[in-house]
Amino acid sequence: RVEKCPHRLGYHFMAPAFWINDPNGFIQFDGEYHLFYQHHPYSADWGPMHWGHAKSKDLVYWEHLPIALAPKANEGCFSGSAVDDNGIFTLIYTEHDSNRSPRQVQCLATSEDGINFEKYIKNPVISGPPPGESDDFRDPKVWKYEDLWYMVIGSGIDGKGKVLLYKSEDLKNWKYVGVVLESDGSQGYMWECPDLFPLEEDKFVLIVSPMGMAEVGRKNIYFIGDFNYETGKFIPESSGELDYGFDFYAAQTLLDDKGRRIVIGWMDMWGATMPSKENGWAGAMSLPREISLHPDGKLTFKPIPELKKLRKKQNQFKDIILDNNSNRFLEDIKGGGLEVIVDIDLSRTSSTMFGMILRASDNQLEQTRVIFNQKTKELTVNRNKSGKGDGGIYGHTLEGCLEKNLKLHIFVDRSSVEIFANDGQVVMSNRIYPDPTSINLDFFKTYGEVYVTTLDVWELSSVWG
Ligand code: DQQ
Repeated sequence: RVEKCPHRLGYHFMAPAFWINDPNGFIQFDGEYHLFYQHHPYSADWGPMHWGHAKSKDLVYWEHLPIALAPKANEGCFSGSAVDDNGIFTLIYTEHDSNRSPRQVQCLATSEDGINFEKYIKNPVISGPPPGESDDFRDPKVWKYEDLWYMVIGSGIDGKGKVLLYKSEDLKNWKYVGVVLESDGSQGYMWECPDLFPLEEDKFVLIVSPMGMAEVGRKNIYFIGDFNYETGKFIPESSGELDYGFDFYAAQTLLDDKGRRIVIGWMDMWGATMPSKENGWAGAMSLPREISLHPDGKLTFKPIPELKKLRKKQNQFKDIILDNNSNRFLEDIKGGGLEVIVDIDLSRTSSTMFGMILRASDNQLEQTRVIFNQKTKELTVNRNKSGKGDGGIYGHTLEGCLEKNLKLHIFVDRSSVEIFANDGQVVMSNRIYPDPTSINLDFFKTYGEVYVTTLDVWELSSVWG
């Protein structure tokens, strides 16, 4: 299988075959996690959208289930969410039909067995955008607060993305409340895939996926602030990006029975080359990440502890000084799927530029570099020698996230690299497409020394056999 599909991931969620994009209907229902996803089950390219479906007990091992929603002619079942309506498993999605005006309306589907879903006979439940708003009107995220259902919908007009709010007593009759928040002009012209939820005490988080915010690809941003159910207004106090890599979009969250707010994103990007299409598939989900509020007023995103189940052999090193040519201790650690946790004492590190080399070929001509610049405090990922795919250098500052140490938690899978810096204060996800034989791990540095306090490396098992 690996020879046939060299980039098929080992421990990330993927469809059995063909194209996937956004996570949808992410929910814990009757104690099991369910993940639906935008899916084109007839080719490795985007096409009329279906909802694929899978469930899991731990968000690590998944069981594929039959396709939950299929479109009629000209239509697509676009992104949306799931709720537990007093025991009735309910999906709320956007029906898209470009031959109709309005082209995007909101619909329901329900299931008695959690596998087969039936579209509501009186669909749509919201038959078009409110007066004065555009026909970009999609991606409903629904939740219950006290006795009412609330829905946020992605929209945008006059160059500004916005989020619209509706409320309902029964999920079928919806009343428009108003605009929750709109772009300040620099945050994109259309806000896709909104998600709004409380986090710790009295703070709320609003997540959106803006179109037109990045020169290349798109971004996935969050706001932290206050939300008022009466007025429907969100007042942002701070903001940031969920992920500073190239491949992360359309994130959606769930709240589980442990009280955790967990987010998962599409670990790809519109416009990317996606060389795996040659092997009949494209698209994967990021690792699930737990969201918390950091004392500095930003969010942190940490890989969920269940992922430790994947760990096989552990290699541990302590108090290593990297001076010249001293990296041979990593010679025997190889693998297409690795987890690395490295802690570097910056007060004892004189080198100004250093980092890790991932998925390197024996001659290192192919490699992905994770680079920390001690002067500028930038952390970057360089994909220019990462194999097939688009290349590019993506990064973000760790200014404000560092005390004495630089801590990197890295997950390498066959065609992905996810980096959680300093306890998830900055996260970067990138797809890479190295040759399957490029499996070396190494450090690099410019002049001076690097003081590695601890380094742990695990080989990780594949959940897909
Ligand atoms: N993908 C869906 C839309 C959504 C977009 C269509 C975001 O519902 O706005 O596949 O990636």
